[in-house]
Amino acid sequence: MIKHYYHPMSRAVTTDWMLKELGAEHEQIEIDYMSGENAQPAYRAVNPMGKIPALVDGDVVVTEAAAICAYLADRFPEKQMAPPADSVERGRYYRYLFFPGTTLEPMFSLQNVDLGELTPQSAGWGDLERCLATVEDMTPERDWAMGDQFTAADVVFGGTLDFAVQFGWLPDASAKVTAYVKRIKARPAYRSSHDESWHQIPGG
Ligand SMILES: N[C@@H](CCC(=O)N[C@@H](CS)C(=O)NCC(=O)O)C(=O)O
Repeated sequence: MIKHYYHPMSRAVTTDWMLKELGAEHEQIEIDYMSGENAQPAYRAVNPMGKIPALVDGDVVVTEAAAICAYLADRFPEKQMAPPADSVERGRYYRYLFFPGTTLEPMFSLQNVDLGELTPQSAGWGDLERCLATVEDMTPERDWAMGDQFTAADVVFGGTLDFAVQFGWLPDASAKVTAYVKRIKARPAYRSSHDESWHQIPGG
């Protein structure tokens, strides 16, 4: 059965709502992040960010509220909560899924929250230590994010790591992350889309 890691005073209310819209049977596992249960190794093994919500569906682990909603919409296609993959609506749908987390929420936080009060617990991006642990966890040992097939996941995730390396935000990148970025940068399409100044391969 689908496991939903949840707390009623958290962003997990969104994924709980999604599960209820779908009528998806699930086990609700409450994680008391207020007392630090989310920082325990048992939960960090599910989500290295230590953030709630998370969803486990058999071998599938999904974190990030928007990703969970997207996953669930595709998991139960009969409920028609996502436009078909080959429909013209798909592009606009992705925009609604990605804009809130990547752009709107950080901007609202920066504009409206006293930065001194913006804690790693409340900020969606947590802190550097957790982000680095999650980058480490998500970076493939070999080939690409999804296995031997290069996908858009590598363009988005790998592209972000490449930016981070380029701007010196990952000074202590592990050998695994460095090697992945090196593979990204060696792709002919990468090389033809990035100006010469990007071509230097760290560690290469
Ligand atoms: N980007 C994440 C943010 C999740 C998030 O920040 N959750 C908060 C509760 S609303 C949390 O787990 N805080 C506990 C902590 O970081 O220690 C998402 O969209 O799922």
